[in-house]
Amino acid sequence: MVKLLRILLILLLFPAAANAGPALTAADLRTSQSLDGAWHWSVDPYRDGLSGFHGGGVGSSSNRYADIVQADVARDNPTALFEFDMQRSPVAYLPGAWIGHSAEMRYYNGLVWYQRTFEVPALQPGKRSFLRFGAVDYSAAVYVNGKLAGKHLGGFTPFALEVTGLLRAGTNQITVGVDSERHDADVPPPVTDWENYGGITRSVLLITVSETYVDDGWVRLGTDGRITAGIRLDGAHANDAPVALRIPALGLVLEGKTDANGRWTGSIAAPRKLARWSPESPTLYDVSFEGAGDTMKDRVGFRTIEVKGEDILLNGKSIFLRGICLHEEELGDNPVRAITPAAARALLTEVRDGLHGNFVRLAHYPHSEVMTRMADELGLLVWSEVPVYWRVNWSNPDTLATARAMVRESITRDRNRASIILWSVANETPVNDARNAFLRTLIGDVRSLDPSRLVTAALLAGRQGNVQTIDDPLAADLDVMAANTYNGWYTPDPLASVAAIEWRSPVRKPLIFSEFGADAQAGYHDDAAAPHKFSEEFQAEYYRQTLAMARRVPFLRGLAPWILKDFRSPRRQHPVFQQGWNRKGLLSNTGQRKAAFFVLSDEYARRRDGR
Ligand code: GCB
Repeated sequence: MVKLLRILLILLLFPAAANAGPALTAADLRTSQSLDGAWHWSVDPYRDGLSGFHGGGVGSSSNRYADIVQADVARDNPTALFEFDMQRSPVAYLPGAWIGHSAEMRYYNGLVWYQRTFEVPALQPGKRSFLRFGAVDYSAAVYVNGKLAGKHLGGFTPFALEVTGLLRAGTNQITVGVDSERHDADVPPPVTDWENYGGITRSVLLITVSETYVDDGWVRLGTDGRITAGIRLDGAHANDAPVALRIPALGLVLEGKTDANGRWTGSIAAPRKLARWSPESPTLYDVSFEGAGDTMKDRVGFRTIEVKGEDILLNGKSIFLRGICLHEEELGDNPVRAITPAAARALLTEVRDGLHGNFVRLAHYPHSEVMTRMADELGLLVWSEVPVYWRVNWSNPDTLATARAMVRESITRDRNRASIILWSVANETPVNDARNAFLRTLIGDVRSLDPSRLVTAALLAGRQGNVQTIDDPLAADLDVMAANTYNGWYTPDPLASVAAIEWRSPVRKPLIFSEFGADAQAGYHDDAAAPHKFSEEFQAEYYRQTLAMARRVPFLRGLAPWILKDFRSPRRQHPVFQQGWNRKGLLSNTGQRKAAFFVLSDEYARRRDGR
């Protein structure tokens, strides 16, 4: 009861209000004008473009977003002063982090201005236009034709800003101030174990819709055998309006009317001929959500996911998750976090066909929708998480509001993805009351936004001698427990002793090993009887021993070792073995398979075949 009251109090005091704006779900499938491509960029390390040197408003000599062409003004007015020139600044091709713009940008952490123009042939009266950003890391301020269109916080979720009143017929100017610097109150906080890819890292689209339009639509199959759907209209005619869900291949039509908030939900028994989505047969259907003359389209798979005792049931059958973790980083020597369909396919194909996997943990933040759509298509189950990582500012209400906004934006974007079965709310967070309350609020949000999926978090487990125990009180709040474990890598345990470690849990639930791993530099071989750390042989033996330990955990229902591919991390500066890369990949950064890759792939083939 006391617990309930505390949660209610938190919900009342800190509503998830940060970043609230249009959802524009499935924006990537809407007819749009792409603003990807060439943008000018200009660094602003002292943030002169935001305010004057004594504070106050920005001066004209530093105002990057003014609706002018600097060279024209300077030509016509000899007294004009500009200490930048957007239109003559260098060009970068977006999306992609600025780390790839030039050698000087490698370690830049701060404010960068981006600008380009786009054409609007004619204004369309009675229509509404939105700028939709897939992701800007970390904060964004967007200006159109000199006026602020809106701001957004958080590097991994989409946002849409209405610009109907800001556009003009002809040439329009868009300027985005992108600030990569994070502070203690941010999510994640400044210290992580991955590269801070500042910039506009996902697509920018200009989308025009009718005055009242379908802002959000979701549909899913429940364990009750019914298809349930929801639609939210936005606009002057959103209320009491007829809406419909259509799945033409199933001949399914579900109709209704929105309420006084523009919302409708309805349900219908699933047709007999509905083919369930699964890794073996990832069937997707074209679905349309209609209302007020607008149609939102999506491609959706239907499957159920639930927990029974210590089992995870997919479409009613117990499943073992043969997984691997991934960061959002493409293969190659100089990744810029540009996840194209080809980049996503290359990574996921290694998981599915190379490792015989059926599961990916998309760590440690919501990945590009290109990735989650590719997982739907290729038949990989997905763990999706928010960047609540390590030392979060648990007692700061703004931090909680930011994390809640991320949960909302991520689930709203992705709740039509059949591949996603697990929402994770945190990674390796220290146990204390403030943290528990914070995470319980997020868990409550997840459950109300999407009661059809399972909730998890990557926990740390206590160890005494040879026994590891899931002793985190948060385990009681989760559907699926998950533990990161690095015995034999971060601990001095000889590898030969790792297999004997036992796992216990006071609560009876399925467990996933959400991480385990060891660094190895591809090509470094050590034939000694006890191979050294960073060699391929050490990593392979570490996998053999840890997998042997895993086989003995009776309530284990999945594995997601750390990690598919070497990834950049400023923490990792060993000059011989790391050079700024975390080398726990089973693939090198360019995709070369290490010895441990084959150990895991054999294990997964064995588990797949029930051997
Ligand atoms: C962890 C973290 C992950 C790190 C990994 C490592 O426990 O969750 O973000 O990259 O360990 O390599 O140490």
